[in-house]
Amino acid sequence: MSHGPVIDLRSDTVTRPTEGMRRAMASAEVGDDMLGEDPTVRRLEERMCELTGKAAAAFVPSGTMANQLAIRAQTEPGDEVITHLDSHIVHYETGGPAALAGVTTRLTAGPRGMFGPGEVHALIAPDDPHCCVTRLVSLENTHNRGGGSVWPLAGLRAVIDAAHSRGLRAHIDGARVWNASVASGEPVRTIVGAADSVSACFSKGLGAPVGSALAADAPTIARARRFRKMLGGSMRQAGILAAAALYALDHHIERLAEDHANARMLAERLAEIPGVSVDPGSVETNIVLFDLDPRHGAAREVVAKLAAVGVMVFDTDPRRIRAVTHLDVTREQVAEAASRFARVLGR
Ligand code: TLP
Repeated sequence: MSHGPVIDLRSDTVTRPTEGMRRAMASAEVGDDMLGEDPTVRRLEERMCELTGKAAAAFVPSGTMANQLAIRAQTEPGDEVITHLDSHIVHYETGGPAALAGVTTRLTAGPRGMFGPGEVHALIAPDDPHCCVTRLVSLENTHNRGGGSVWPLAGLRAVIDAAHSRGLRAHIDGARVWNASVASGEPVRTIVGAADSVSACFSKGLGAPVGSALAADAPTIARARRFRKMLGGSMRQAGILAAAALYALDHHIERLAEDHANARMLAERLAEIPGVSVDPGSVETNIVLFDLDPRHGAAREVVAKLAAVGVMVFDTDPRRIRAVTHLDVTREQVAEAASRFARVLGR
């Protein structure tokens, strides 16, 4: 079947660097970052300290590495981490907490990837030699499998305060903290202020080709730098990549509002299709999750049918599909994708 150009809504990770970003990369000043000599990486790390209000930051190859370093640096093998059962560190980081840090995860539920201070208190293991030491709480903001949901600031702080009141540390997986900031109007430093550590990605909504950062207090980052080296994540002339991230911080944050508006529009159009459930009001950022009733068949089959008409999306559960808006899809393309969804789903 002939269709227009392919519209790729699988993830905001699929973006390609813009011309301006490529120019910034090409002209980046570089040095050996493992020797602490890459001026552009240093500039990016300093910028991350300003943006997050943390004392230190490290540039790393991916969001996964940033999260895993946060866990490894703030725990000991045998410890336990409290997190939501839908969190990225549980679903999509290949068992990293167990394999790399030797920790177990104690999972909590709650709507849209969130939970409250009561869950934290309830899940902390007793001080008893039978039990592991509960050491860390990990939150995700925005929450990917929660549908790009944004933690209300008060709720986020209440969970972190609960953790601190019991001597635990708190990490925020802020892969999309930029989206949370734009959607809520709160500066990143306000959102992450109470947390001990935060990871943030440049390669998702911000459109850089590679890279994330971990920000925290200086001793935690010093420890994370050792594990970064251990895992092979210390890079050399990484300023080429840091330049793309700096460019993205300067040029691609405010425009995330367009992605959010496009996602909302897509959800509104999807909600009109019989047998599709999505609440457009719940779409706060750039991720749209929608559920199919049995008449449409399995999500995986629908994904294949959509691919045949040039719309790429992922199934995230047997009856659930995810579509993500980003820098490389225009409003017109998102509207066109919505029309193709309606065609495939029989309306
Ligand atoms: N998420 C990817 C996939 O891994 C699912 C995506 O397409 O959304 N934290 C969160 C909340 C994430 O969504 C992701 C990537 C990561 C961490 C990991 O980042 P990378 O892919 O850079 O390791």
